[in-house]
Amino acid sequence: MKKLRIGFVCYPTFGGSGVVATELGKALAEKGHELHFITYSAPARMGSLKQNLFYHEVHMTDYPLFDFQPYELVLASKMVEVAKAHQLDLLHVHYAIPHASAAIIARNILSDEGIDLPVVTTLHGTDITLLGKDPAFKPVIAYAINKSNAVTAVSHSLKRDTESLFGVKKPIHVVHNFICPSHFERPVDEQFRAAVAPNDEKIVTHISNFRPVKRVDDVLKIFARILKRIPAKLLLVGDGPERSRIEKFAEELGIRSHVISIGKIKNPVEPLLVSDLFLLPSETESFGLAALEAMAAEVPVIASNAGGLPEVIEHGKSGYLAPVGDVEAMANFALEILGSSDSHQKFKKAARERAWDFHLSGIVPQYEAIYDGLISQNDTTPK
Ligand code: GMT
Repeated sequence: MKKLRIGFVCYPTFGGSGVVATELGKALAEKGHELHFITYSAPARMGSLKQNLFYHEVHMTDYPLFDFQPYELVLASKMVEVAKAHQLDLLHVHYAIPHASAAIIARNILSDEGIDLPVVTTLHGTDITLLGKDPAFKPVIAYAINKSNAVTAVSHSLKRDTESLFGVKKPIHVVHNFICPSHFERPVDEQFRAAVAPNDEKIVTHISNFRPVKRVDDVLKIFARILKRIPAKLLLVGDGPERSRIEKFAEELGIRSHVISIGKIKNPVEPLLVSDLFLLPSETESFGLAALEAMAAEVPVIASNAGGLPEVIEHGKSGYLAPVGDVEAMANFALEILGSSDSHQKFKKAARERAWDFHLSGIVPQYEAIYDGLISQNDTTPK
């Protein structure tokens, strides 16, 4: 297809939406498209700047006049500036608030100047399932979705939620999240493994932003049940509002010495490669990128039967699903997987195979097809 100049807007953090956007941007740049990241700091997974990759920082000025700085407006102005300076063909924004709404403002400004700039919005989950329910945001999210030129969602579950919550009429394309297989082709760090599990205990891992939606309490309750039956360590990766409370809860449960909480790290692949099992008992999860990355590292997953997780994990094959909060069932499934080496190997192999269904090479062309549809539409629109 024609090489495009694309503006990418995302949260530059470790969160799933930022990770997906950054890896997608890098993959598109490798295919020859010109990618312009427009964010308030360099995306966490961007790495060093390569050919076709550009980063434009959105600077906030601290005016004493404002109690709250209007980031959305500064972002929209930056989008206009970059679109004109680099003759962008389209904007692809990740997360509805404030990225999609800012993009619609930018598109309208450019349209007044005779410049067409289609907007693709990718919905990632919390923008719909949490923020979307808040009346303080709902009308703006609905407007931004309806006015986008194309909308994608990372799972069928999120598409259904968006349609029912906002009554969106326009088609929503489902494009699943993906893995970059090359990230997982590296040796296991045996020193790290020995540091976490010095007596060859099983390593059970959870990675998240430690927000209430992740139900990290359940992670601990499941792990405590596992620990009663087999020697194990719980590796907690990530940070967030619940972390301190969770570490105290581990003390209350009498399992603190079996819990290793390493905080936020740039790349979760190292801890995943030493893991034996991954737990994701979230209240809701539009997709569960952390689960998919675990599977790519050959780690079976026990998760809640919520949101898009059943689209990723095959119950009884690459892991198990149980109702939200059913820690007893999740612990029993965990013990079944870890109980024998044969069963563990079977699940590990199936997890990896399943992850490969979400290979980057199958997903990137789906986004390119959406871009192509918009660009060809524009090419035939009489000016
Ligand atoms: O996991 C989070 O809470 C962060 C959040 C985000 O917006 O970065 O993740 C959401 O987007 C990810 C990438 O598409 C999905 O894999 C996560 O499932 C989704 N989180 C939730 O729906 C809670």
